Parts: sequence; structure tokens; C-alpha cells
Amino acid sequence: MSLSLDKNDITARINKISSIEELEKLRIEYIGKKGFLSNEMQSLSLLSIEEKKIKGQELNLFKSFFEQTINNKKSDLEISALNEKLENEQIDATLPPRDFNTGKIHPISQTIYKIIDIFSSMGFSVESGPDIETDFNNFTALNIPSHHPAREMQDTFYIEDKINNEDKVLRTHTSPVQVRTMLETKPPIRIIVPGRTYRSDSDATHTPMFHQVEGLLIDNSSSMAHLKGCLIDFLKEFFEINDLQYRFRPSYFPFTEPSAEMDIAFTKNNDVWKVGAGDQWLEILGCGMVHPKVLENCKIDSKTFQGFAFGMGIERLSMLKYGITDARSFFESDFRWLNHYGFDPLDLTTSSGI
Ligand code: 2U9
Repeated sequence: MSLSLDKNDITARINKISSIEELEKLRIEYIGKKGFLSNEMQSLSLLSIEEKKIKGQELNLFKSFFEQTINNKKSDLEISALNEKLENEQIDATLPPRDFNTGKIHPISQTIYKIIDIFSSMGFSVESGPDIETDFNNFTALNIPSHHPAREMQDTFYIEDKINNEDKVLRTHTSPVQVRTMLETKPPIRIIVPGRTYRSDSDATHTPMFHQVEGLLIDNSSSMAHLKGCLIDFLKEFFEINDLQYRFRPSYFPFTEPSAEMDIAFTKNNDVWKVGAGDQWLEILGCGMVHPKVLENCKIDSKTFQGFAFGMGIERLSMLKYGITDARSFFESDFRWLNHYGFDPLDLTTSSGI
């Protein structure tokens, strides 16, 4: 088609166009770099000054007219395309939302949230500390003697670099955090410490890194009776079993005196464990009154203050509550496993909103 500078011609041509692609083609044809108007502009150089002035003005006026007309047409076409889309598309507001992958809360985290919820309601606050600890905080302050088997290389991960000639270890329990707290604050103290701990051990029920929660309460009157009440209430709430069957057995730990272990009753049918009642006992935690030597090591006057401590393994609690059979599966990062055992972060009935 011949190109002209006639406004009526170009208006008629633009009006006939029915798609944005076609419109763009015409725009390039006219005002693109090598388009009709560029050529016309270039040929101005062949004209006299007077002619150049007249023709130049004509070309500029046409260019503005062309741009204006083509832009108007473009918005008309866009509006009709949108209207057509709106007419043809239908929204079914009754359809369920599309499934999207939110990720899952790991059962260990879920168990920790639940433990924190319960102890918070009893007035405990949560403390944390470093994974690499001094020999003093991890062993000496806790009255663990230098010949104690827990200090052996085969049980504890020692860090190669010593600092100020003192051994550094990957903490074997979260107790060093209680030591730090006692050294830094005055009683009353009422804390729980959930966190990662390390021991050189690996089989179906042990992993070299595992999680513990320990608790410490120091004031001037708390007794073994308070300790028992606190732990019984905790376990009933944790397993959501009101008539949970339990027993306390005397035990020994260097950091508590007297010491005890708590068992809960269970039954096992075809490898399925049922916690709460039954004819078998399962060890669930250790506890006791904080040893006076430990109080003194942590600069607390053992004649004025006393208190209790307890410790339990989070993997074990998690396995019993959620029916997980292999402790190693917690740390294999298998997405199918996590999808199965993990918790929906948006479900406030299970995620506790933390
Ligand atoms: C301080 C004083 C006392 C913490 C305690 C236990 C008993 C205990 C084990 C349970 C299973 C560890 O994960 S496990 O192997 N723990 O039996 N822990 S009393 O006592 C303390 C801690 C810190 C300053």
C-alpha cells in the first residue's frame, strides 16, 4: 500500500486495523527508524531552505497527528480486548483454593514449642546458650569429677583449640546454660533450656546431635514435692492424658541430690506404642534437688537457697507423642518424611502460634 501524508488516508487506514500487532507494524512502517517519515526527513536535505521549512513543518505536524491517532487507537483496542476477556472469563468463587506448598514444621520444633507452652504457663522462662562450651560450664561446675566416664573422649566431642589452656567441648547437655544463668543472676530462678546437645553415639535410638530440655528452679523453699508436682503436671499436659500412670525411682546424678528418674506406663502392640497405661515402664526423664556443691560452684549460697532440676530428651518425647520409630529419621532431611510427620504452620490448633 502506498504511503501518504494525507491525514484522512491515514485515519481511514488506522480505523480499519483490528489488532495491536497490526497497529505496531503500521507505526514502524511510518515512524520507525527506517520508516516512511525518516526517509522523508532525510530527503529534506535536497530541498531549498524555503522548501525545507514548509515541508519540514508539514512532516512534523503529520508526525504528531499520526502518533496521536495511533495512540488513541491503541487504547481503544486494549479496552475492547479487556472487555472481551471479562465477558468470556468466568470466576467460580465456590472452587476450593489452589493447593500451595507452605513447608512443614519439623516434629522436633513442634515438640519444643509445646514444651515451652506448658512450662511458660507454670512461670518458667526460656534461656539459651552456645553449643561450644568450656570444660568448667559443662563438667566441673556440675560436680562431674575429672575421672567421670562422661568426660571420656569416646563420649564427648572435644574441640581441638583450647582457650586459656581450658578444654572446649560440644556441650553434652544444656546444663551449662543453667550454670551461666546462676553465675549471672540472683535467685529466684525459674528457667527451661531447650537446645542441641552432642554425644559421640549413633544407633536407632541415638544420634551424635540430639535435643534436650532441662529445667532449673532455685528459691528458698522449693522441695522434691514441688518437683514431682511440676513434672507430673507437665507430662499429663504434654501427652494430653489426665490419668497418666507414672512412677519415680531413686537414681544418681553428680549434679543433684537426691536424684530420681521418672517412668511412664506403656503398652506395645505389634510395634505400636501406647503411652499412659499398661504393664511396662518407660524411662522418660531424670531429676533431683540441685546439689549444694553445684550451687556453691555457681556462686549461690546453699544455706539460703535450694531448688530442683530436671532433664529430658526431646527426640524421645517426640517419638512417643507422634509415633516416630527411628531417631535417625529426624535428621535425614527426607521431604516425604517431613511431609508426613511435619506440622502445618498455618494450623493454629497444632502449631501453638509460635
Ligand atoms: C544444673 C543443675 C542440675 C539437670 C538434670 C537430668 C537430671 C537427666 C537426662 C535425661 C535424658 C539427659 O537427655 S538425657 O539423656 N538428664 O537425667 N538432668 S537432673 O540437672 C541440672 C542441670 C544444671 C546447674
